[in-house]
Amino acid sequence: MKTLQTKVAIIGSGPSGLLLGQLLHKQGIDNIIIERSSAQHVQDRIRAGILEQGFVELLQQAGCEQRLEQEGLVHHGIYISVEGKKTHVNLTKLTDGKVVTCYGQTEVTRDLMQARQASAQTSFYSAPVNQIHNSPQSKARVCFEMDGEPYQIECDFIAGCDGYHGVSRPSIPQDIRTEYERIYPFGWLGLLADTPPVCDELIYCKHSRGFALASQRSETRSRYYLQVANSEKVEEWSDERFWQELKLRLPAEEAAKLQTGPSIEKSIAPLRSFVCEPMQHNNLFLVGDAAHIVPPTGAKGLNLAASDVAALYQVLSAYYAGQPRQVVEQYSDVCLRRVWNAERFSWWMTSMLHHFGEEHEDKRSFVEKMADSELEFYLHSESGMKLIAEQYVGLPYEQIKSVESEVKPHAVQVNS
Ligand code: FAS
Ligand code: PHB
Repeated sequence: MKTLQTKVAIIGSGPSGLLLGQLLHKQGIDNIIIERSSAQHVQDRIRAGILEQGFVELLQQAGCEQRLEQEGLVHHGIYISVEGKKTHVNLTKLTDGKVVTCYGQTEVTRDLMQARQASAQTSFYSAPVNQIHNSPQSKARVCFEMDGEPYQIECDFIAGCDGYHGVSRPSIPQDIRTEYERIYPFGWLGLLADTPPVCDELIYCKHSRGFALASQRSETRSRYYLQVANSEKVEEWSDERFWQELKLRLPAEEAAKLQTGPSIEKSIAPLRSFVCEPMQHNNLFLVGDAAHIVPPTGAKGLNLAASDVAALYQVLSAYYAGQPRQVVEQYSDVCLRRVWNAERFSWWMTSMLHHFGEEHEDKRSFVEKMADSELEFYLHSESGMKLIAEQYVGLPYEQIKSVESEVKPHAVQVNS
């Protein structure tokens, strides 16, 4: 078995792993990325589209902001449409100047991959990790296979950036882990098309036929979503059927000017809320989807991964700058305070905007009448809109606390 050494072994080459690797590299902290899929497969994934300002600042810190600054679309607000009646939430006005940027996760991944290749850091693709050794008494080890050959990496720390289906989280003993989960009774059917977006900002549509979202990737590429029952199959949705249903859920003005075209990509994503506590154990840190999942209604999934990376990058930089190992112990608590905020906001947006009745029943349940009333209240009050705006643009990242060195310099008695 071939053995390699590094300071930080990063499992997973999604946005979490790539962003962490780039930031650590900028700090001179050696790291190796091990990814089970091919680089092309990772790069081709189509997922999130909205970046919080904190994420943009991290990409600038990582030296990966060039294309984002040229091609990213800065948005100052969103629309929330209730049965076709639009309300504008002016994010910038309500948050004293904050914005969000529309820039696909596919592009973020491509920019980070190119930066990593340019910095000639070690990465292994098509190399599934099959074992993690993570005891307090010895060096951490990550074992993987590539081209049929076994490898192991000896390291100080392991960053589990391997997503919801990865190996990191299950490697934490069950009696130490607590997992919280909510599965929603519907999913999102997403469609990507090279058609001009129907609106200059995103429209979140609450409709008795079901939720819809009009988003975008550029001025010529649109991204749309429809709420569908979990029993639905993407094969049952022709482009024509998708466009027809979308028009029924969009406000009339946008439905009339919607430009349709052939789909580039069409898929159904299930919706769940999930959190694993704690997010660290011994020398392993869980990052991004490996630790938590949110329904995409609040545009938080990718952005939560970024705030985890920011916390981990800070504690590891402090440790390698000479602070006691204790400095890394705050990672999980720092991340979870922000994670639970985003979980609540994403659950709230999902509960307010989706139709929970079975098979689009006409009658509203009591719970749905409560959601109707709550959303109405928020959209007709400045403080309500401010609460939505503050959470949508993203709460501030928490700064980690420095830890004094254990060895106190001898107090020198100065005789006055
Ligand atoms: P990722 O899942 O992106 O990356 C994990 C990586 O680890 C993968 O490349 C995987 O191959 C690798 N891996 C797993 N096991 C491994 C092993 N044993 N060995 C080595 N490598 C391993 N978020 C939003 O904000 N808005 C959205 O609209 C949105 N839409 C989404 C749609 C879908 C279908 C999905 C699945 C997610 C969506 N998300 C969305 C959330 C998504 O963007 C995630 O938050 C983001 O990808 C998290 O990044 P990572 O934590 O890097 O995890
Ligand atoms: C997207 O463009 O993919 C997107 C935007 C906002 C969301 C979810 C997805 O809340």
